[in-house]
Amino acid sequence: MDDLPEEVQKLIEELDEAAEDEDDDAVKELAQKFLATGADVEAITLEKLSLLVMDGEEEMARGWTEVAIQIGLDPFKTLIEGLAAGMSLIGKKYEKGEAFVPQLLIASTAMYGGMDLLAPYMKQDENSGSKAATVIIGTVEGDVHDIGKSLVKTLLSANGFNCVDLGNDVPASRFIEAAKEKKATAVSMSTLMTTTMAEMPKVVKLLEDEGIRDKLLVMVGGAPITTEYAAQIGADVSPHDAAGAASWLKGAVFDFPSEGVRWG
Ligand code: B12
Repeated sequence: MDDLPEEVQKLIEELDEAAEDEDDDAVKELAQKFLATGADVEAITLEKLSLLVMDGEEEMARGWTEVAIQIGLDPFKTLIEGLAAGMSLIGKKYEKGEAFVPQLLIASTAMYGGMDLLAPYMKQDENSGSKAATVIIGTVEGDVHDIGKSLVKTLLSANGFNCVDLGNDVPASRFIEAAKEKKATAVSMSTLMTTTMAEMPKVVKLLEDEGIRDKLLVMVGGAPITTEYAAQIGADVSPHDAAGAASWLKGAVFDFPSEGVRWG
C-alpha cells in the first residue's frame, strides 16, 4: 500500500482512526471520499480487512467492513476474500509458530464482528427453489472450530436454505434428533481436526440405524476432509468450500424427492 498516492494514503489513515474510535458517521463520510479518489478501493479494502482480522483488530475490522459496505463491495467477496482470508493468514502464522492460540481467538472475534455487520446484506436468492429445504448444520463433537461452519451456513442461507445451526461440539445424537424433528433435507457437518473426523461416520451410522439415511443428503467438510473420505464414510459429498456446498446442494435438492414424500 506504500505506493499509493499521498491523498489515498492519508484517507486510509483517517479511516483507520475513525474505525478505531468506532465513529461510524466519520467512517461513512470518509468512505465516500475514499471511493471518489478513483483508486482501486476494492483491492485496498479486501487487503485491509484480511490484515486487520489477522492482527485481531476487532474495531478496525468492523470499521473497514463498514467501508466495504459503503463503497458497494459484494458482501460475499468481502466475507471470503477479506475477512476469511485473514483467518488463513493467521492460520499460516500459527503453523509457523509465529502466532499462538490467544491470537487465533482474537482474530476469530474480529472476523465475527465484521461478519455480523455483513449479515443483513447477504441477500437471499429467491429463485433458487431451495426455500423449503431445511439443513441441519454443525461442527462435530470435540471440535470448537466454527468459522468454516458459519461460512457454510451464511452461504446456504443466502441461497434460500433454512439452516438449523446446532453450533460447535455437537454430539452425533443431536444431529439425528434435529434432522427428525425438522424433517430435514440435509445434514452438513464440519470438522477441522484429524482427531474429531471419526465423529462424522458416527453420525452417518446413527442415521442408518434410525432408518433415515435415505431421507437426507449428507455433506461433510473442513480442512482434513477429502472426497475420498466422504465416500468412505457413506456421506454424499465433500465440496471444497462454503460456496461449493451451496452450489452442490442447490443442484442436489432439485432431483431429490420433496419433504412430504420422504418423511410421509
Ligand atoms: C482459528 C483456529 C482456532 C480457533 C477457533 C475459533 C473459532 N471460533 O472457530 C481456536 C483458538 C479456538 C482454536 C483452537 C484449537 N485449535 Co485451531 N485453528 C484455527 C485455525 C488457525 C483457523 C481455522 C479457521 O477458522 N479457518 C478459516 C475458515 C474459513 O476455514 P475452514 O474452517 O477450514 O472452512 C473452510 C473449509 O474447510 C470449508 N468447510 C468448513 N466446514 C465445511 C462443511 C462443509 C459441509 C463443506 C462442504 C465445507 C466446509 O469451507 C470453508 C471455506 O469456505 C486453524 C488453521 C488453519 N489453517 O485452518 C487451526 C487448526 C484447525 N487448529 C488446530 C488445533 C490443534 C487446535 C487446538 C487443539 C489448539 C490447542 N492446543 O488448544 C484447539 C482445539 C480446540 C477444540 N477442541 O476444538 C489444528 C488442527 C490440527 C489437526 N489436523 O488436527 C489447526 C489445523 C492448526 C495446526 N496446523 O495445527 N483454533
